[in-house]
Amino acid sequence: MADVQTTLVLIKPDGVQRGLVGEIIGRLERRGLKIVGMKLLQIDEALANRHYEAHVGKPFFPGLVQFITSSPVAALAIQGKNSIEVVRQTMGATDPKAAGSGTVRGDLGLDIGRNLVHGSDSPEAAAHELTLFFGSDELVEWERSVEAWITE
Ligand code: IDP
Ligand code: MG
Repeated sequence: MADVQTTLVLIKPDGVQRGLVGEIIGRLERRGLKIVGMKLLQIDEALANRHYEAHVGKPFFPGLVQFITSSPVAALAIQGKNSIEVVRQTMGATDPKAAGSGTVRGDLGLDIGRNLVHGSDSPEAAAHELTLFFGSDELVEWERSVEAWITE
């Protein structure tokens, strides 16, 4: 299918510390998305700088790097029809106070600096970010037996 995409999701340190890994992965799975890569890791400063390259120089950047490197994150490669947009929609707006109810950030978050989850925002960003977190041998292509009940 032409519109099948793979995107990077990070469950940030607040999500891991708060015991919300299962809750957040469960929402992505229930949406119909498929996990093709998954790991727990501690992000170091070099990786944080590369991952958040687009935000270098912004006032919140030092705090963001401090936060994302402060404790482990769960990294997932998530595949599905239009997964980049669907993941972003499932996450909700960047600032939890503006995020709709029914979204991860709207239901589980309060503060923009503790917004639980990252999702790539474009095909270019997804391709780049996936290479930062996963080697090609760490992504698993597999057939899901319920596929025909999820996508037409
Ligand atoms: P996104 O995570 O929804 O894509 P971005 O604009 O890419 O949002 O910002 C990356 C991350 O930087 C956000 O998820 C949030 O953790 C943090 N951030 C963005 N804007 C602010 C801010 O104004 N104050 C504090 N942290 C911010
Ligand atoms: Mg972003």
